[in-house]
Amino acid sequence: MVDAYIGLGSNLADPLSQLAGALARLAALPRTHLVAQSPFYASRPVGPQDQPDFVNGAVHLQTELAPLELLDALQSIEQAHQRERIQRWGPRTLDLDLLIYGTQTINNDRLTVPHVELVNRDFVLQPLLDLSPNLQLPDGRRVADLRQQCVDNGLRRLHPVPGSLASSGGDD
Ligand code: A4P
Ligand code: MG
Repeated sequence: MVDAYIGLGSNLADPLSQLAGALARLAALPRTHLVAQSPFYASRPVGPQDQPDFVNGAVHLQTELAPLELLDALQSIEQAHQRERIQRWGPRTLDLDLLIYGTQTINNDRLTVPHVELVNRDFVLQPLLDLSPNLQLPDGRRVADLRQQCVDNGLRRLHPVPGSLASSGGDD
């Protein structure tokens, strides 16, 4: 079993229900256990500004799926949510990113892990921190330190966590 972290994002077609649906599908993946889900956050769009705010979160999985098998599964879930790829960093019903896969560093045609933008995005780092306060990247950098250094994009924590399947702990 490998500890993997998935980032979830949506800014179209009722983002909260998109994320709740994605959580249910992630919990049902084969050879995979959903350990915990983070709180969800509203965030201003990074990239083109003429699009709605996003809702973002993350989940901690333990999985026997290989990295590309996991990516295939994530892309199938995006497809099931009528994801259309029109514009880079544009609006989407559902975006699922493989953020961290154990201690592996991966660079191939289809996959860069840790996710290339992870260190720049508070809406990724904060949910990771909620899930695992001591989490480190394969290069030893601590998510907690990266979160402190990262540009603030006006995250707003949403209450309550919808479709709750597993909890990462207490409320604030
Ligand atoms: N790919 C490579 N590495 C990975 C990985 N670690 N996880 C490849 C997932 N996919 C990975 O992705 C394009 C290709 O990246 C895939 O075919 C896969 O083989 P995509 O999801 O089709 O395209 P995209 O999402 O438009 O591009 P990109 O660069 O992945 O965008 P991001 O980084 O996902 O950013 N603002 C806020 N506030 N919140 C957001 O969630 N999201 C984006 C999208 C922009 N602005 C945002 C947010
Ligand atoms: Mg993506």
